[in-house]
Amino acid sequence: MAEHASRRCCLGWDFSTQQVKVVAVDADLNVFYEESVRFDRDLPEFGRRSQAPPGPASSGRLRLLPAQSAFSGSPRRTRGGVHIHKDGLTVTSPVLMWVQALDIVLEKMKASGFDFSQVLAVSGAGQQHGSVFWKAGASQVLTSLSPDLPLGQQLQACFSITDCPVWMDSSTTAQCRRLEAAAGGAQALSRLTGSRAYERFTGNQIAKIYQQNPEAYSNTERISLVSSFAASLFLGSYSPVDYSDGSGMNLLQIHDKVWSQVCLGACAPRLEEKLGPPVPSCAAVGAISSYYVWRYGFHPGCQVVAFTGDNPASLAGMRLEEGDIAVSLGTSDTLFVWLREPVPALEGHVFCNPVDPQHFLALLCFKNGSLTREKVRDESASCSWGEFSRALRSTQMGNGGNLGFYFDVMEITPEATGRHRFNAEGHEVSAFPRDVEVRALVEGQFMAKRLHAEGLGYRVVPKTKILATGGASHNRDILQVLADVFGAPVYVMDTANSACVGSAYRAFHGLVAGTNMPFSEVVKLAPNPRLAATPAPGAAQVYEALLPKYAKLEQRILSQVQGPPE
Ligand code: XUL
Repeated sequence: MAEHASRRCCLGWDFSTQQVKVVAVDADLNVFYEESVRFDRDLPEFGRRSQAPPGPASSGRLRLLPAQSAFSGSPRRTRGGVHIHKDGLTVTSPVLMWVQALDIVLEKMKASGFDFSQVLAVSGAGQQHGSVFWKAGASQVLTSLSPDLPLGQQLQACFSITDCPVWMDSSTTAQCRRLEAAAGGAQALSRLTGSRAYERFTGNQIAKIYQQNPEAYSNTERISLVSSFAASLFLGSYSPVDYSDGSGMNLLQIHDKVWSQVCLGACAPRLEEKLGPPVPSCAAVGAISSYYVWRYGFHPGCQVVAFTGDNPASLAGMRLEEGDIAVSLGTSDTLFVWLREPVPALEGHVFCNPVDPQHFLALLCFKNGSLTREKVRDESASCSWGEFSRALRSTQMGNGGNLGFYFDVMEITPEATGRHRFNAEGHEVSAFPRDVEVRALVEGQFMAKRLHAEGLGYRVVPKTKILATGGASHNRDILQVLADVFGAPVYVMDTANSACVGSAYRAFHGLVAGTNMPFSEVVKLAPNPRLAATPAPGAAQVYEALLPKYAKLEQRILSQVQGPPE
């Protein structure tokens, strides 16, 4: 039997856009096992389908017949686990693909000799915002699964919508405007639910399904997020939505942790009963279904801890704490911010915190990330990262007062486009010397991150640490600027599996959540991130003086784009 066979552990699952993945983490918080299934590669049969045109789905009580999705048109593959529809806006994934992927991962684990009897608890993550529609009668199937058959075979007829809207969908603009109007405007909706209306957010997706396919909607007994759907598969009954992933729906009042009646009413009728009450993210929602006990040998006492969204689960995997910030420097740059008192705004999202229900997590996305850095490297640093670094080292903090904005594609935070350069006197200039250009780009990107995080209520505190991940986190000189602009030390860590690992950590936390033991205590044995840069002396004074100037110039650019206020 394999070496991993008999360690007491928790499992962390990730139902992401492209794959289902699991890690096993032992009581010393070592990851000792991982397995995955990639949808495009391992389940190509789902790629051969095209999408059902909008229209009534099969109605009536559940019968065990294959799911009817009325596919028509030419065959298409899933790409990256999704089907992009002809309108270019609608993006879905087949729900049975996710179920079968779970079957395959479990069978692979069994074949490898994995000892399921040692699993104390399971938890998991799902791509955020996606939704699953369980057909009337599905609950009965879920509670009486036969251990002789795979899940995919038994759940075939359990869904009233077989192609689930996912986070990449942007087809619900009309529903968003309606929801904002019902809530008293975008700002009011953001104050209530943590975000203005976004096309991918689940309430707007549900509203669209109700409007376009009322029969399927009324034949739905339960609506899950991808996370709570995956938890339901393990529980053998419907798992509640957790507060943190529930905050990505435009339906949950993030302070009171209850569904907003105004938002529910604006989206679809009888929605509250189809969603069920939400629960704290660290709640143990029940013991694993006897299906897994009989088929795989799980211990009957193995607990299922509420699943959450992939971003909240990553926060747990990175072990962020109050005042910390994680900066992912990828194609887009993303910021995760731990907040105590959020100020929801028209940009970014505020979610309930997955490891501390009193606190919050904000997410900000900056579209001009590594592609812009590469472009400026090619133009001003001879296509070389070495030259790029040299330019950063040969220029001073604050760049002699020169400030730049580099929005090569339409930026999300803030909504602006084009390149804008200003000299120390605040005059717009058309170009900078090469080295100044490189520093203006990097300082500008990090000042924008700090300012917009502060706009959501973030404050640097003495114990703040910045966790940098993604491609550019390998460049020490870029990280030095990050440390200087934020006035806080920068750490790096391997976060490739952070949603899975965070889910396993959360499973351990769920086991003791009743004792009020804080998450930080549960994960104190986990590997520490590595210190990569500390702020240079004098950095705080330089950037505290520059940040208000940067903010004013950003406003100037925005008023040029949007026109002066009326
Ligand atoms: C977050 C979002 C994505 C998905 C990706 O709001 O839409 O990060 O969670 O899985």
